[in-house]
Amino acid sequence: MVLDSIETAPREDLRQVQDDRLRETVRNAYENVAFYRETFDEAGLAPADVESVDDLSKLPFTTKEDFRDTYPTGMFAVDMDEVIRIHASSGTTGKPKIVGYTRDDLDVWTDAVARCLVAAGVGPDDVVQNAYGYGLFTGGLGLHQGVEELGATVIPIGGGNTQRQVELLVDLESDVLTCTPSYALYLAEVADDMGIDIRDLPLRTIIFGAEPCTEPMRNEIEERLGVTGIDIYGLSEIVGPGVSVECEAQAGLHVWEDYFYPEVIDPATGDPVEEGEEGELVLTTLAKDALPVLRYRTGDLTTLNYDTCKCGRTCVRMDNITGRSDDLILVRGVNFYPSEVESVVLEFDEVAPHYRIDLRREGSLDRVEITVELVEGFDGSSADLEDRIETRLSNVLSFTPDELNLVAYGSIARTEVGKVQRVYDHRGR
Ligand code: DLL
Repeated sequence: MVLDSIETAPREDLRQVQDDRLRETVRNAYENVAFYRETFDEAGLAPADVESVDDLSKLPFTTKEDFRDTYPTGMFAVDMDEVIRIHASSGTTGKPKIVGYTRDDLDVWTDAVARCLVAAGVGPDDVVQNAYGYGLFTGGLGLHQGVEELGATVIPIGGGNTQRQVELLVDLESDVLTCTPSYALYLAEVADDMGIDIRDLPLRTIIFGAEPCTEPMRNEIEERLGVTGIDIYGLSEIVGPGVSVECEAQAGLHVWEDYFYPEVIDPATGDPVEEGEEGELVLTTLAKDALPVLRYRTGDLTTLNYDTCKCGRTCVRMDNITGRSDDLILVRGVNFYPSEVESVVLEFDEVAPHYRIDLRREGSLDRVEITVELVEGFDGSSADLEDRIETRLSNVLSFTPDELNLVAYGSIARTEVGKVQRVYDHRGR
């Protein structure tokens, strides 16, 4: 099932739509946003130089810093009286990135999310419990409006309130839950404590996003909750959730390319990578009026696959994002991603899917401390387990952590609201 015919349209037809919309987006950005006018002028470019998506590579990138420098609304292309909604990124450092939507922009976003829900197998008869935070974060209202558009039932519970969440899953027989992957696992733990096994409930799908989730973590969620886990991606600067989503084939996330144009670049050089190679995702909006964004460097690492999916959709698929270019941890000449630690931790049945990475400085040396939780009721030899985990970590990461702590089940704080934090850098740079 697809919601809009463009999802399965021949790529030449899609291309026509993209080219038309890009020209309009560039015109809007140049005429109405001082930042874009200046960057075009500096690069010696005129809007007419961009006739098709092939010309995009002529344009400079837009970065997070550009949003910060123009805080709060300097990137807006319309007057505030045309803006009917404001959201903001959930960045933990510096000023948030403020984003705005006209009524047409909200329609585009709503349609993008409704397409995601259909791709995930959600229908008008379903009850969707929305546990993304409502408010400035785009997750709550973003999913909410998509569910209503589809005519399914939305339960707008938002983040936290976990016992109540479990009660509602039982009492309202929710078919679908939308939340972060870390929260899905926390919910299962709270349900256990309440004597409820989520696998026995009607819940069949979790639409998770806003945080990276490795394949082993997805398997853990699927097994623990007895559901299909569908990955949804998006970011405030581009629209919020709904830029891309997996279909039921779970074989990459379909990007709604008539609304968002994706490129993948080498983060070091800014050059495009070959198709199928990993790099940083760069997105251009094609149908937004209040906040047109050209070549935005998302920081998220992925690859693109242009093969038609077995679901029939012709739009490009991106790989699940398991890291950001700025997540890379550099310690004593080696580097690794937190997702690599996650994959190792989840290989061991004796440990729970909760971990944290602490980076400290002692004298002039950096130390890496990894803490993982034992499963509930663990009664084996923790020295032997520690050796085995350490060996795997050294093989995968090519270095041995300075300290590996195995701690009792429940020792690592859970995240009830917002995004989980797994890396704590105490080095104070
Ligand atoms: O997290 C929007 C969202 C809400 C997406 C609900 C999915 C579900 P921001 O707070 O602006 O927006 O954060 C965007 O979160 O650049 C990624 O680094 C990360 N992210 C979002 N979705 C995924 C995902 C929302 N499915 C930033 N997998 C992005 C991995 C994700 N990372």
